[in-house]
Amino acid sequence: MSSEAQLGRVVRVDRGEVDVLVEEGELRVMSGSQRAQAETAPVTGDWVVVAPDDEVGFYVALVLPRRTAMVRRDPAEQVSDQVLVANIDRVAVVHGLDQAANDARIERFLVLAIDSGAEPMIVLNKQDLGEVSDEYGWLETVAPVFTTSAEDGTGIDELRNAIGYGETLVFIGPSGVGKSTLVNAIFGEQVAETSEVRSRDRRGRHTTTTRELIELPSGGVVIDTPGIRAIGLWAADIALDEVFADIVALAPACRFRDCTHRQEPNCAVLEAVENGEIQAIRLARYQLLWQELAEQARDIELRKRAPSTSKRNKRRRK
Ligand SMILES: Nc1nc2c(ncn2[C@@H]2O[C@H](COP(=O)(O)OP(=O)(O)O)[C@@H](O)[C@H]2O)c(=O)[nH]1
Ligand SMILES: [Mg+2]
Ligand SMILES: [Zn+2]
Repeated sequence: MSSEAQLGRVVRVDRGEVDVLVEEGELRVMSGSQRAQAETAPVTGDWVVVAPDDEVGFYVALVLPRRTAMVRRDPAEQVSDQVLVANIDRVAVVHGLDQAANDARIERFLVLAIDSGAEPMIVLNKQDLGEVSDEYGWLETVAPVFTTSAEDGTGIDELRNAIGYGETLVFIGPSGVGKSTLVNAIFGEQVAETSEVRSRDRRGRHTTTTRELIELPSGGVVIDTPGIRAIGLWAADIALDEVFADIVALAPACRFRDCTHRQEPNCAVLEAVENGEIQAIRLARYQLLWQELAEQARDIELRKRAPSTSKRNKRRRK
């Protein structure tokens, strides 16, 4: 056992403890306790400095600055953010083709993905159970689309090849779409825990409770995440505009600079809706997300101005 501080990468976070991959293998390290000296709570994907301690074994002494990070609105606290995973190069939004297309959900995940600073990707999995219909056509305008079946191996090589040497890819998406199965298929053997699908409604059960980082033989890294149910966006305005680039591109032609594309005269976006160039429902979804972020920005501003009475320690998270 090394008696010196060492550099490692967090592979799992688990109630005040983290598993850290160091040169010689995996270490269980205290993080949430009073022993922790890091300013930041570590998340999966973080590079950390681990130091030995007589009593607790090891503790996180430092979390290195994050190159990229996937951040959502903290579901517990109304006006704060929560980092889900750090130092990622690619974020693959997974959809299961056994289910109906869900544009709103994919859009929301894509905003989260792009906002992280990583390259977004879309994985249409369970190709053995469903068709890639025209409904999915728009996805290619936002990010590269991979069609896979983790079951029969379709598209797995392409997906694996998309993860360059030293790169980290994280799978995100709801429970049951096949994220863990994809990790296993890419790795080549069972490393991530998958769930059996209930046969009646084909909805996967929630089994992945901790995020997991897995090193590939190729020198890449994949991270599995549990199905994220509540994904509130956090200050993701720029990413939002990327996902809705078709609408944003028209806005300069609106008569008013601050046009909300709702009822203003000479609105280029509303005209495009009339012409059928843009779906009304897509515009509505853009406006909803836009409103969510605007309200949040206002809440953050209010919180800043309010006297800090009973502020909880935001750093300490499970
Ligand atoms: N038919 C089919 N089933 C799949 C595919 N990928 C995953 N599954 C199944 O879907 C269920 C949920 O998969 P899992 O990887 O646990 O989903 P996760 O919640 O996104 O991690 C499991 O029963 C898998 O065997 C696929 O491409 N085709
Ligand atoms: Mg899973
Ligand atoms: Zn307009």
